[in-house]
Amino acid sequence: MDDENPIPVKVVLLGESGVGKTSIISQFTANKFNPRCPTSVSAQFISKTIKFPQYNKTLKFDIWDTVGQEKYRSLAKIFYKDALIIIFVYDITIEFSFTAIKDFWYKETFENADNEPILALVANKYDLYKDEQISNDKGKAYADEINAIFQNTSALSNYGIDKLFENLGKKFLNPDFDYKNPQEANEADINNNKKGGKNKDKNGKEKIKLKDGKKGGKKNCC
Ligand SMILES: Nc1nc2c(ncn2[C@@H]2O[C@H](COP(=O)(O)OP(=O)(O)O)[C@@H](O)[C@H]2O)c(=O)[nH]1
Ligand SMILES: [Mg+2]
Repeated sequence: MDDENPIPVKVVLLGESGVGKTSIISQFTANKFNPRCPTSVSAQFISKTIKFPQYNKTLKFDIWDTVGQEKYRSLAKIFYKDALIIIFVYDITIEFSFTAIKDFWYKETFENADNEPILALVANKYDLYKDEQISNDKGKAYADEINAIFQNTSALSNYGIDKLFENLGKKFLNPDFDYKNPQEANEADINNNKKGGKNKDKNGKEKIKLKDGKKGGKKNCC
């Protein structure tokens, strides 16, 4: 396995303020949930490296958090322009947080993204399902419409977050990966990835200039 050379992948989480973006990042990278987590953290990225033995690859997810600018919808385009993975997050108990993705966040990134990022639509705060305002079916239907991986998550109970990144990693390494019908990578996938997968063009040249993956200074979510 190519552990020495993990592939850096820029990931950004977008969505309304308060939906749980920072909490998801905190659970994924540090296994921590702080119920009083302030919405503001430093605008750096934090990294987590995951092995995908079936593809003989290791990915280093460089996950960028906002510093609360999403409240004013004043995120610099540079923040998501070169993202390879974009995760749209809504709060299942707040209808507006879902419509805001349709009406604003998706359009904004669709118009400005340099690459064709892999998308996910995340229905967070699944632990509060009794108060849900957006049905699972509605979320899934929209995810299908924008060709995004759909995932229920709870940053509180750490539900669905590892699965989300696992599916995103598989899709990154194998564009044909179908998260609804997951199959182990076959020989063809692996050979395809030996040629370079998504990061290389058919001649094996780097397709996308990736940022250097220095570890962000942020240790916890808060
Ligand atoms: N019950 C519940 N609360 C959550 C969950 N995720 C985040 N929160 C809470 O929602 C609030 C906003 O979370 P935060 O991560 O700061 O949202 P952000 O503004 O999108 O980064 C905080 O009080 C979190 O503790 C979750 O899955 N379940
Ligand atoms: Mg935040």
